[in-house]
Amino acid sequence: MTNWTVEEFMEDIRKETETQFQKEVSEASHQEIYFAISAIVNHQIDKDWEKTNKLYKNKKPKQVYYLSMEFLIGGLLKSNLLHHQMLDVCNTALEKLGLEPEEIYKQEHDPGLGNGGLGRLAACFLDSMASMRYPGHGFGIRYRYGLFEQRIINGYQTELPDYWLDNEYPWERRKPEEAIEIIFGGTVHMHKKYDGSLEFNYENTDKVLAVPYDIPIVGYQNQIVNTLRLWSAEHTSAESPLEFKDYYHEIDHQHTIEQISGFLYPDDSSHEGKHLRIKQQYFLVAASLKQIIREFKNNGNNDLQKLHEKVVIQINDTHPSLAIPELMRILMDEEGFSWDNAWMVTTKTFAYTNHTIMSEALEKWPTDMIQHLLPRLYMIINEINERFCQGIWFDHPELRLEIPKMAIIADNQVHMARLAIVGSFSVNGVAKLHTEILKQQEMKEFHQLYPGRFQNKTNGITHRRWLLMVNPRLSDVISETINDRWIYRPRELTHLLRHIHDKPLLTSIGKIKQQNKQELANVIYRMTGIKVDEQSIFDVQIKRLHEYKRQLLNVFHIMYLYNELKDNPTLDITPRTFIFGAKAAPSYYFAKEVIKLINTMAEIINHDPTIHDKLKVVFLENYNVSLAEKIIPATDLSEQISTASKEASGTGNMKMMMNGALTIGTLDGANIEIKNLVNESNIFLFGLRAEEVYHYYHSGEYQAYEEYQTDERITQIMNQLRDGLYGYYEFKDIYYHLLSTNDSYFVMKDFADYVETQQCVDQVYRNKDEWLSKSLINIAHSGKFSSDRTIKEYASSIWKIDNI
Ligand code: 26V
Repeated sequence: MTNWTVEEFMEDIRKETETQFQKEVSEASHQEIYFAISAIVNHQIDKDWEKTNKLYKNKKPKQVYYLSMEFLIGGLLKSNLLHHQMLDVCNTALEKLGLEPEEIYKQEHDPGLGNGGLGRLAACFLDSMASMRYPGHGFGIRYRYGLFEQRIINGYQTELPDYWLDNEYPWERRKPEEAIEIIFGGTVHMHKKYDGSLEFNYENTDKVLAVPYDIPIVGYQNQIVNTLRLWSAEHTSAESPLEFKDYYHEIDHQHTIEQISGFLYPDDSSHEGKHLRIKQQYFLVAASLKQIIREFKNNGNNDLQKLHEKVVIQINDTHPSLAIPELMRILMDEEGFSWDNAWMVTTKTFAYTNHTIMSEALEKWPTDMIQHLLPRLYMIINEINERFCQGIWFDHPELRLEIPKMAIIADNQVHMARLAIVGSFSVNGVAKLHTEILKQQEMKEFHQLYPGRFQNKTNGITHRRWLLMVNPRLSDVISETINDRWIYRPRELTHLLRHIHDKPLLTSIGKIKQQNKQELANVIYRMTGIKVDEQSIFDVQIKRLHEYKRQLLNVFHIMYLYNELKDNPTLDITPRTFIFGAKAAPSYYFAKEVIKLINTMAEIINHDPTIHDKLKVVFLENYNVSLAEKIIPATDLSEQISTASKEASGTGNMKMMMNGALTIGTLDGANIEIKNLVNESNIFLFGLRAEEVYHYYHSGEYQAYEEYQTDERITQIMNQLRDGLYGYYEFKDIYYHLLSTNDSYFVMKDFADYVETQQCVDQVYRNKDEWLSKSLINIAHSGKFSSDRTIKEYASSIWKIDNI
C-alpha cells in the first residue's frame, strides 16, 4: 500500500495536469483536475490489477462470473481513492491547492447502466467480492446511453438521452485484441458425419464483434483488483461494409450493430423493442461464455467436462438465461459432447437469482422471434423443454397436471424463468419472505420437483460506499466509539449497543445528522429553489416509481395532512419535509401521473403561507446513485411502504438504516429481517401482511369502493383527485384507475393504519433522546446487511469458492 504525503500528492496533481493538459493547476478546469487525479489513481490500479491477474493465473482458483444486463456502479473516483487509502490525502491536497474536493468528485458522470435495485446490487456484489478477495468478475454491456436523464418540466417527467460517454471515461480499458465474434440469425443445416455425429453449419448469418471494455473493481485496501468486463458491439473487419451482398440487409445490419449496445432498457418496456432486447441478451451471453471458456482453456484446462470445477456462473434475473442453451450449443456443436454430458456440465455451472414476482417483469419471448434470431438455440431450447416435460410425465406423475404451468415453451412463448430454473443447480430469492413466496406460491410446482434447489440469500449493500464513503462524520464517530474494526467486520457495529445510554455519543450522532441535513438542504435549494427547515423530519422515499412501491400512499398521507392543516391551521404537528426521488419508465402512464401529482402537491403546499412551513414537499429530479449518496446520510425516516409480498427485498431500506434512519414500512422484503433485528419497538410497522394480501386476491373480499366511501379522509382525497385539487388540477385517471382496479395494491386499505403509524412517528420524533437511541440501534444492527455477508453466503453455499 502506498503511503502518500499531502505534498507528494499535490506534486502528482501538478505533474498530471501539466502532462495531460499543459496547464498549471490554477489554470485547469475542475474537469481537468478530475482527469488528472483519475490518472494518478489509475497508475496504482494498473499495478495491482496486473498482480491480481498473475495471482489468479498461478493459483488457478475456481472463478465466479456474475452475468448481468445492469451494473449501477456509481462514481468511481472517490471510492477508488478510498480503497487505495488515498482519499484523505487527496482531500487535503485539493484543499491546499485551493480546490473544493466535492467539486472535483462531482465532475464524474456516473454511468447509469442500470434501472434500480438489481443493477445496484450487482455493483455492491462486485465491491464485496474484490474486498473479500474472492475471484469474482462481472460481465455486462457497455450501453452508449444509460438510463434516461430525467427533467421535470411543468411537473411532468421528460426524458433526455443519457450520453455518459461525452467525455472520455477514465476507468475503462478498451481491449480490441480480445474481441469476440458473435453470430446471429441465418439458417442452420444439419449434417450427419461419417461417425454418425451431427454437424451444424450456418448460412447467411449476421456477424457482430463484441469488443471488451474492462473496468477495474478495486478491493478495499487489499491490492486485489477484479474485472468488470462490458461488451460493446462493433462490426467485424472480416465483413467490411464495402463487401455487402445485399445492400438493404447490410444497412439494416449496421443499424442493428449500433443498437445492440446502444441503450439500456427501462424496466417496463417489454412490449416494444423485444427483438432488440433478445439480441442484447444473446450478445452478452455469447461473448461472455466464449471469454469464460477461453480463460478456462488458457489456464491449462482442456477438459470441459470439468468446467464446473473451475467456473460458476451466476445469472442475475432471467435476463442472461440464454447462457444455458448457449453453453449446451458450445459443448455439443463445438466440443463434441453428447446431450447428456453437455446437460450435466451446464446444470452444474449455472445458478439463477430471481429478483421479482411481478408478472410483467417475468420475461417471455415469442418463439418465432427466438427461432428467427437464434435458430440453433431455439432447437436446443425445444429439446430441453421436450426432455423436461417428458421427465415430469414419467418420473413425477404427481405433477403431470402441472405441466402446462411448468413447460419452458407454452403458448408460443419461451418462459425464461422456467428455463433458468431447469438449467441451474441453484435458484435463490433475495430475502426470506421472497424466497418463501417463490417456494410456496409463484414457483411452487418447481419447488416440488426440485426441493433442494431453492435457497435464500438476503441482499446486502457495501457498507464501504454506503457508510464509510458517504457519511465520513458518522463513520469517524463509530470508529472512535468501537474502534474501526467494523470496516472489515461490519457485524461489529453491534458493539454500539453497549453505548446505547452514552449521552455524548447520542448527541454527536444527532449533530451529524443535523449537518448532513444541512448539506442536503443546500442541495435541495440549489436544485429546486425550495428552502427546507433542517429541524423538520426528513421523510424520504427514493426508488423507481411503481404502483407496487406505493408512492401514492405517501402522497395520500401528505394530502391528508394538508387537508387537516387547512381545517385547523394551529394543528400541532412536527414539521416535515417530504423528499422524493424517482424515475418512471417512459411508457408507464400511471407512474408518470403520480410524479405530476407529487409536483403539484409540492407547488400547492410549498407556496401556501397558511400552513407556516409545517409541510414541505420536494421532488428531486434525476434520481441516481450520486444523488442517493447525498440523500441517504440526511434521512430521518425511510419510507418502505410497498404492498406486502411485492418488494422482493429492497436495498434502499438497508442503506438508510445504516445511516441512522428509522423505517416506516410494511412487512415486506427485507423489512421483515430489519424488524427481526431491531425489534418491533425500533421500526414503524403498518399495513396488510403478505398472507392477507394473498387472501384478498383469492377471496375477492376487498371492496375498494366501500373503503373510498366509508373513510371520510379517503373520500375527500379521492374527490380532490377527481374534481381538482383546491380548484386547480385534477387527476381523474388516478381516481378511476384506483377504483377500476379495485385498488389492487391496497393503497386505500392500508391508508388508516399508515396515517396512525405516521402519528407515532410524529410523537417519537418530539423526544430527541428516544429517536436517537432508536437510530443508534438501527445503525448497530445494520452490519448484517453488508453485502460482505451476502457474498460469503453465495460463496459457501452456491458457488463453493474460497477467497485467495
Ligand atoms: C425487468 C425488465 C423487463 C424488461 C426490460 C428491462 C427490465 C429490467 C429489469 C427488470 C426487473 C427488475 C427486477 C428488479 O430490479 N428487482 C429488484 O431487485 C432488487 C435486488 O434484488 C430488490 O432489492 C428489489 O426489491 C427488486 O424489486
